[in-house]
Amino acid sequence: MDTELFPRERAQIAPGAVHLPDWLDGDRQRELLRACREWARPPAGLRTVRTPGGGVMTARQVCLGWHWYPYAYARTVADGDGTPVKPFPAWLGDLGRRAVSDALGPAQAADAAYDIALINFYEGDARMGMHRDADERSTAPVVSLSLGDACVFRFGNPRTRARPYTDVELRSGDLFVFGGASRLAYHGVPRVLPGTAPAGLGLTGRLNVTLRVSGFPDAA
Ligand SMILES: O=C(O)CCC(=O)C(=O)O
Repeated sequence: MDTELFPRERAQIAPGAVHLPDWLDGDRQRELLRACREWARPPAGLRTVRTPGGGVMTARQVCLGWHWYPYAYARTVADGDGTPVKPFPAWLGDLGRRAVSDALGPAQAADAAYDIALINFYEGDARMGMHRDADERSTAPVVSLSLGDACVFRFGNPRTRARPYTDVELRSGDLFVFGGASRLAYHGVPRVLPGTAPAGLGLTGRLNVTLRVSGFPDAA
């Protein structure tokens, strides 16, 4: 994949939305992949998500900290096996704050107490429609880490699913952070590019790890 003449550069895609290519090196990608494989195991493992309107998401998902299901959060896998959601590890919160600091500056990261991870697994022709991450109470930036196959990530605006949007290619190890004026921007994954994962990673398909701050009281 890395055959460009010039290295890919960090880019601001919209106000508060930054793409940092190759943020995770090969070792870090392998570590995160190992963790994803553990998180994906039952109980409270990888599941198919169904929407209230009868739709089925083609990317399968597992959550940490709080379990997201359309369109709320719970402490148990309310739309699956009913077991408690897996804990959100402290190291993942540290990784999230480091990501925000590198993307948006240390002031944005200082109070960001990440407590939710959504791990999406794309295989075959899985994709994700344009949507907003709007079920959290916190306005802290969303952190997105990609592993495996590259994808087209469509990043839009907070008003409409339609244009204007920008298509960004996210590759294994890339970081994308969106906060501030872009925190509630519509975004989605119209296409995964099969067979583009780094040879040494050992993953067929694409994993995306999205970190969010709930802003919920602990006992909620
Ligand atoms: O897979 C991605 O890059 C996007 C995931 C996403 O938009 C989400 O989990 O809300």
